[in-house]
Amino acid sequence: MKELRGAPIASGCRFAIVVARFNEEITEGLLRGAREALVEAAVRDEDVTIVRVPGSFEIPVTALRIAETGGVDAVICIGCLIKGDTMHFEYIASSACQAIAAAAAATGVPMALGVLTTLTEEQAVARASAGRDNKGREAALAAIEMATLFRQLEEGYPE
Ligand code: RBF
Repeated sequence: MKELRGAPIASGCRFAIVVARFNEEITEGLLRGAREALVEAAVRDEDVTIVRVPGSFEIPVTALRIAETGGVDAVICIGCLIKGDTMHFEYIASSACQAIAAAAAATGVPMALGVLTTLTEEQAVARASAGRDNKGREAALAAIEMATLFRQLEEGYPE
């Protein structure tokens, strides 16, 4: 029986991080967490491309384009939606998350979800603060695991 799983060290793997500028203070905190996780996984700076987009709504199409053309092992998607008093929160949150999943399925490139959907700004701040609970860090760890897992799949299930 074979059992495959990703590895914590991803040197040689290439990543893109798509970051929404909307709620920028939060998304920059998520980006810092993601970058720290990549450094800890021995991913070189030259193997990481940061792509900034206006808001979370623009993340999926950008991730799709990168996956189609960019030669990356995984895409880390970072955004922050805070519930306001309009229906836009639900629309943008569900369309962004579904479209990220669809982009991953269409391209076969793993896409990690680091898009916060919170009721309050306080909740968003807590999830973007430095430390192990930073959701950008968690998204990067998922991307690292999936990138290294897929490298093994491409190598043809080594003994
Ligand atoms: N983008 C976000 O990333 N987070 C938000 O909380 C957010 N709230 C929005 C609320 C409204 C009413 C609108 C119209 C847009 C919002 N956006 C938000 C921006 C959206 O993701 C996108 O960038 C713009 O709608 C332009 O396509």
